[in-house]
Amino acid sequence: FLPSNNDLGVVAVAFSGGQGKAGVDAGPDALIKAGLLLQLQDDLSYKIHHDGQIHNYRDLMPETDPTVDNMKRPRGCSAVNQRLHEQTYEHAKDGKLVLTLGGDHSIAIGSISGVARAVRERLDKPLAVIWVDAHADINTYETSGSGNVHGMPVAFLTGLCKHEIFSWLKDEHQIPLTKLVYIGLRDVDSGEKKILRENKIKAFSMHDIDRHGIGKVIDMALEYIGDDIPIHLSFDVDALDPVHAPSTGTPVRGGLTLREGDFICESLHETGRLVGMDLVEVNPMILAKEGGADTWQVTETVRAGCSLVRCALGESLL
Ligand code: EXY
Ligand code: MN
Ligand code: MN
Ligand code: MN
Repeated sequence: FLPSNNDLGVVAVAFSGGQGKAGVDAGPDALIKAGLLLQLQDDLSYKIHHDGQIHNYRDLMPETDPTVDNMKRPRGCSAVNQRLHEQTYEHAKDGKLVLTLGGDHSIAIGSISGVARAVRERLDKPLAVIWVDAHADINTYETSGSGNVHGMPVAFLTGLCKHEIFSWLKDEHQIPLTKLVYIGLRDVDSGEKKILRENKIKAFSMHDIDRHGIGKVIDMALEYIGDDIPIHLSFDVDALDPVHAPSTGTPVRGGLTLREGDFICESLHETGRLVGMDLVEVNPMILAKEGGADTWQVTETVRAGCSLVRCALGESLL
């Protein structure tokens, strides 16, 4: 099942409807303009399969999209993810590694379910997910305080939360709760903590990283998943400390250093079992004052994002 021939499928997703702040839809453009795809092609020898587009999926967005069952913009979120699901599935079914550039984290519903479907069909195996984030993103529409779908993707992906608006998301696209591991958590809602506890979900918080070190944490995460299934890495840039990634919608102090983030990515590359990666929540506009968004905060965040992707794709191999 290993991605072969250094073929890399890329989907650039300019979507911000999973949360309320403008600008996260400009993330993929900023990453690509910073040279990310060229670096992957020229320095890491990937054959890039990208349609050249940064998808805003405007044709899929309903004119009005009122809140349903506490979910904000549910129809837009569902329609975009359904399309994205098809896009990542098409790449993954040919055995390409799939890179999805967001966008807010709600897009993981589509990106991961598409890869999981392909893995299920090709190997008859589930997909493991390593979710690197300050947040657990596992609210159901019932537990969510904000109603923002970017706080709910893991609940949809694991089947903890189902809704008729997302009825395209089938059981065989799901991630088993036993193949999910979190790294970097430090801002988890009380309803989410209850879900993590009751379902015995494996989670390494910043506290665990302080106690054991990132090397041991990765060893434990990989041991928990087992050595026989493919892995998808969903990396929310807000897992990094805001010193390194300030330009994001929900920064939380006390996060990963750049090296810890890169190390996670390098370690997953080393497994040879990485089949998909999301990089999300880079928001180049969030700190923009009038006079332009081109601050050191944006530059640093984009540079950090590019570094994470390069490390996951093998930059650090000697
Ligand atoms: N738990 C909060 C909510 O559900 O609204 C905050 C979620 C932030 C999600 C960010 C992207 O990771
Ligand atoms: Mn997230
Ligand atoms: Mn987050
Ligand atoms: Mn909070």
